[in-house]
Amino acid sequence: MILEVLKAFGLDGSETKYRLFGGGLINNTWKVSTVAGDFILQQINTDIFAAPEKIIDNIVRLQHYLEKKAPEYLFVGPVKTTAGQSVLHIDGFAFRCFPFIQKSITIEKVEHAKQAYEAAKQFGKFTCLLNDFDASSLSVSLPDFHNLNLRVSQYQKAVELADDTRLSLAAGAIAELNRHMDIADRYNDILKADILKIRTFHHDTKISNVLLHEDTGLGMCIIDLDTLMPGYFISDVGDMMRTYLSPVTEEETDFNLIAVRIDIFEAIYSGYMSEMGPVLKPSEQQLFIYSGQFMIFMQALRFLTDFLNGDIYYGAAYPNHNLNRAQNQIHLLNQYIDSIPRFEEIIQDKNLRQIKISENNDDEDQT
Ligand code: GN1
Ligand code: MG
Repeated sequence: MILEVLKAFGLDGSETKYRLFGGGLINNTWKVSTVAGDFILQQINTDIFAAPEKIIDNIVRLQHYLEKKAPEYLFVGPVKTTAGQSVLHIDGFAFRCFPFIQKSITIEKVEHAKQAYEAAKQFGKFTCLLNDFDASSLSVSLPDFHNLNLRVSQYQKAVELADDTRLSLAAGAIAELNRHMDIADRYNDILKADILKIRTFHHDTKISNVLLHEDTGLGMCIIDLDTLMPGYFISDVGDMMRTYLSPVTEEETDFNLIAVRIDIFEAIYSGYMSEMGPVLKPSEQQLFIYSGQFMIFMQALRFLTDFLNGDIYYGAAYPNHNLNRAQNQIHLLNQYIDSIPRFEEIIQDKNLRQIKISENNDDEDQT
């Protein structure tokens, strides 16, 4: 089938090569090399993204907006089939294609603070450039994707319906998650107080969704644009906390290796705020640290829910895979919460330094 797909996108030359690419859980991705350049081809999981055309429409609308607003900004729009379609449907599968950005690399894990800084800056820059764009006019590819109340109720339902074997295997994780329900209470307080502004966010800010320059390591652009949707900044910042802070990923089963790297926290804060600082309201900035609790807790709920439901969403490469992922996230959450006093010190320190710099600048202006 893949040859048929390549042909439809006009990429079926005799020298075309393709290989599986990246480690996403939902879509299949290939890198395609042709004489005309390199491309990224994706098979979209239509069980999850039921309306791929709507996603592409969002991407194209944002592409046009950004071309006008910031012509120098790199935003990767789709490549069309020779028949002019942005999404190709073959045998019940949907495919789409993007140009591969030359000189770009992706990494699977954050090795050092500069990478976290660059990625956070890219995600911040994206939302900042779209500050005047009407986010509510976008199609919502996954309704309630980061609605924590929905994730809690899905989890509670899964606990109710799970079979006895899975329920007893998950007993420890269930007790831990129930202990952390204050995170959901705080979410409701935040919604009630109407603190968060709706803007356009990426909603899947893992490091492999940022292209870095092969030579300089500088951020080039963001990719994997399925979940560009209206939302809250705690989604994007929280997912960076969730996926950058620890030296090991959500797949790690030796939980002793999970740790919170303070220099990476500092880099996420500096990188994101270098773009979003002027845009985020002070009351939103107060939630910078909470964002990590919000997203790590939600991901733990989602993995455990899937384990209890029989691995129907994420799939499982081995028995208890999603239980391990959930336990991994619970370890991370506990370490994150222990690190909060240190995070607070860092933010306070940075803000004080910022105030001093602007005071000095004011003094210079007056002299
Ligand atoms: C999924 O497929 P991927 O890896 O881009 C999931 C994210 C989770 C992530 C956990 C649509 O993203 O929300 O954070 O797995 N995407 C969807 O690895 O559910
Ligand atoms: Mg994704």
